[in-house]
Amino acid sequence: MSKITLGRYMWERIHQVGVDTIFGVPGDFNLQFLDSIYEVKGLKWVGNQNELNAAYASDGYSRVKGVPGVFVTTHGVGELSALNGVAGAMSERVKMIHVVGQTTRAMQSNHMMIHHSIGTKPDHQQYNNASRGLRYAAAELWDVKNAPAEIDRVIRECFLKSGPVYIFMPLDLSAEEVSADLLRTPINIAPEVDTNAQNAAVKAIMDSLAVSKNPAILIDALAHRFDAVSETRELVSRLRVPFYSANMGKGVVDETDEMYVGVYNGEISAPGVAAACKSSDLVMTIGYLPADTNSGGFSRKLETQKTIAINPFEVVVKGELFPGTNIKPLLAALVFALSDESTEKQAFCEEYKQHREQIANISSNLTKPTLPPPREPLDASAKHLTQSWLWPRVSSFLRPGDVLIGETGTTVFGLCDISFPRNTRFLAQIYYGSIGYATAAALGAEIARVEVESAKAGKSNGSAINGNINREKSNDEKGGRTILITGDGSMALTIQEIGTMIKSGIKPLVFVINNEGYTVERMIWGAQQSYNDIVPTKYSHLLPLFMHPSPEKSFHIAKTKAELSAIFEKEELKNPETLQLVEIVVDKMDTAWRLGSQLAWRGERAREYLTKEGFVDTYGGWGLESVPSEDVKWS
Ligand SMILES: Cc1ncc(C[n+]2csc(CCOP(=O)(O)OP(=O)(O)O)c2C)c(N)n1
Ligand SMILES: [Mg+2]
Repeated sequence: MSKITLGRYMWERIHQVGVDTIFGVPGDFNLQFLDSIYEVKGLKWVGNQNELNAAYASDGYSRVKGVPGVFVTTHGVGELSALNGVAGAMSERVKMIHVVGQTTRAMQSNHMMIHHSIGTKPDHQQYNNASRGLRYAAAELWDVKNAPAEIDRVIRECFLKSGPVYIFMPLDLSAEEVSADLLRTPINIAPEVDTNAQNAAVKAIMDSLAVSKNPAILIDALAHRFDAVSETRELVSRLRVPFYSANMGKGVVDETDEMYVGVYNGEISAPGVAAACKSSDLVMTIGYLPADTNSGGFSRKLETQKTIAINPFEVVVKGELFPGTNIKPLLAALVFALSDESTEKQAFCEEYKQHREQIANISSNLTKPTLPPPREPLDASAKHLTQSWLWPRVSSFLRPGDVLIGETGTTVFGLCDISFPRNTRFLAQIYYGSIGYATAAALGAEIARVEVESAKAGKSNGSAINGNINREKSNDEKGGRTILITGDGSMALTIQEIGTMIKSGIKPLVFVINNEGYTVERMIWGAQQSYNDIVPTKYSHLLPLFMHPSPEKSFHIAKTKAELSAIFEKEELKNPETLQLVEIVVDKMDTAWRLGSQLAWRGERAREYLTKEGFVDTYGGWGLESVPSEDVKWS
């Protein structure tokens, strides 16, 4: 029976579930077991500039690859620095494994005053306690006998709960040995299905659909987080009724489909979209996450009696709860019920024959709601760069297979307003909203994108590192790029990760909007206050600072529409061979209209403030002409 160290066992298990890159920062309580990463064929290390960035990078990796993002920190100083990034993954249901190298068991038992601890009789578990509310499971390892099973358990939990889990690895324990035979049994990461619960929910959904007149579907983020994207797409195409995205659900379904209407963001939607969705007599939500920033400040009201909610672990049909379901298999079962092809589930299909006829009858009478023609921005004739011109232009720059990353601030409001080509993957922390996320997440996203593409092209263990990128593309993923669009204020928090990208040889496009500070905050309060200013930054120095191989050719700056149009046409941006940095200079009082509208919708005082301070009002009236005028109560 061959033996391996527990450290090696952990990395082998993590690699087995599809992880090819480990992020993190070394420290003297994880160094030894970092060595084992290099022993696992196909697994590689990408060191970050700090632990918060490592957590964000893991988050970006997970969202693109669908497997956990994994990073390593050291006792105390490292693990605490990552907490904000872990909390973001908890809030937005992103799979993440945080491996903490702890002090040895003897140091812990003897309460030794080992560096990074606190006090004269330190409790080394103090930091473990700090992350207790920010994880779904933890393997607090102490005994080599149950350690492999514990590691397996938390990896499974990470998939089932879709969120962060921890592995606390005392340094001495990582060197103890376990049987390599344990690796032969794969970890079961599939959810258990309660067939009775699922069948009851499917029946209730089918009954409701069959008696509806003009149903619609609203797709949201949790469909993506719980690995139900292909089932959601299948369902949408089978039902053939109008469908909508929430902000956070963008990228899950094909926006070029003839039945896709738009982003239904409550009253802060493009003209016609809210009215169209509200006219449906039944809205089926899939993976709904109704946070303020994902619902137009809670202005998307879904009436219980007109709603089917397909949530991760339950279904609610017109107020009736069906617990014990699981979104991925549930959607698959629903697709079966809607299909008349002969399958192994023929009896199940038979049962719904009549429902299917009724539903087909309903959908054959439905057409996509007609929306009013696009509005003309008041600043359309400006030569300088405006946000009203920028976002539609970004839309036409995108192509299928791109991974697009937006940041809390004006960018995310601009990006949620534009249409995406097929198979665009969209990443943003719209609910948790920790600025700096996007830049570091882009590192993990680009590494994951290349790994996914390489695997698809038949080259397993595709490596994005040190320029070894497999550039042979398959079908419509051909030429996908990672495109980060961030704000100057946000980027400042995690700007060092541009260095990691350059060192790794990856090739994202990085756009930074230079608008002299925190515009989104200026719009809320203190338009001219110095607390909304940031450190003036010369972005042309960034690439040389981090030893980019061709800094002059790879830095671009635009102040006018003509300049940015010319940049978009450059070969370096269409098919980047190295990281490209584009500085977009925009006036500090300019913004995406959706942000102005969202704030103006709060009431008369907010509208007066925005107008008095001189923010750009893209369409006049803050884009609220079609919106009821009563003030909104924000707590
Ligand atoms: C970690 C963290 N600190 C502070 C904030 C508050 N905050 C939200 S947006 C923002 C400013 C973003 O500025 P920038 O990236 O320049 O975007 P802009 O609105 O100017 O486009 C700040 C400070 C936050 N969300 N997260
Ligand atoms: Mg800014």
